[in-house]
Amino acid sequence: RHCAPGWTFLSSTCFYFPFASTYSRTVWQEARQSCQRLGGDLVVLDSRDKQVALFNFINTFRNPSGILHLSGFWIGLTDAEDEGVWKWLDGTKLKEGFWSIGEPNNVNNEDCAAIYPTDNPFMAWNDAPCEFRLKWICESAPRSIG
Ligand code: 2F8
Ligand code: CA
Repeated sequence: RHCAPGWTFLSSTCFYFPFASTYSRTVWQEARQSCQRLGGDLVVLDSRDKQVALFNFINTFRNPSGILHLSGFWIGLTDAEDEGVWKWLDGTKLKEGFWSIGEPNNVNNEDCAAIYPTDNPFMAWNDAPCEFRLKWICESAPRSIG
């Protein structure tokens, strides 16, 4: 199983933290397009294992003061189609969520989900307005070679 150069193989998938995402934040749709241009999409965190792997991955980018990750990261989860019905970008409905306490609360029309790499609560998710500017994490399926 293999990932493209720059992508990291973890928990049976390939993660990528786009270079641009270390310096800029953007709206959900543009983050998604950035992942697609790289041959992937925003991450689909449909298992706890994947979530743990993502946490470890993000931590490898944490600088000594932790400054890089004060903001959240867009993930491939939205309820834009049907308010309150959260779906992953692969079309599947959310089963197990890792929402922060009180989330999702849809304050101010929040249809896109972001993850905050905190220890407690563990990798808390929040619904935020899709036009909010955040960092983002991409995922792509590994290819078998040989
Ligand atoms: O307190 C939770 C609340 O915090 C912020 O609003 C004040 C978040 N807004 C954005 O991220 C834009 C809410 O989504 C969140 O529920
Ligand atoms: Ca919210």
